[in-house]
Amino acid sequence: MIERTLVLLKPDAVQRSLCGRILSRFEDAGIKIVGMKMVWIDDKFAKTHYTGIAERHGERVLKNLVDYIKEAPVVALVLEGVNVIDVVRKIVGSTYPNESLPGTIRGDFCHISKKYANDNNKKVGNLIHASEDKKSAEREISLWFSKSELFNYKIVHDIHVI
Ligand code: IDP
Ligand code: MG
Repeated sequence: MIERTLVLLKPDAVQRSLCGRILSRFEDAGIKIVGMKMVWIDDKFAKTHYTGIAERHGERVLKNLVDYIKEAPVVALVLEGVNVIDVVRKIVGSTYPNESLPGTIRGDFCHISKKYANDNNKKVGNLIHASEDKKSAEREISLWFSKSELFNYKIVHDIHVI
């Protein structure tokens, strides 16, 4: 099924000048960019985006994460493809970079562990946010993008990959 997902290139991806290389990973897989913009979000927006994090990881992680996501602008993307929500999470790799496999974005470009981050009051700088499931993808896409910022068009992969 063709789906859409929200991806953020987090501040560390932007500040480490990795946007192009990260975008290439998705483009190489034949995934279509249907929305893209740079945004510097505020506290309120960050907390809305990260709804549910405090329940899952605790207040301390939420604060750490909100500070992280506001460090610099992020690049927000809506990506489209076949079962793209799960495919993008596979390309991105697991949450904690020390556990992310080589070949994934997180596995190739970062390596910090959850324990080191929390013991040293550091962020889990893992470069990317990607929606977890269909429900959160729909919520996050409508939070970040208006309808007029999303585009329907054909790419070569519509013929050769899909
Ligand atoms: P995900 O980004 O792989 O979906 P989530 O569990 O949704 O992972 O957590 C959101 C983000 O919160 C992570 O990407 C990471 O940056 C941050 N995070 C998760 N656990 C911790 C932690 O224990 N300490 C600090 N930051 C964390
Ligand atoms: Mg998540």
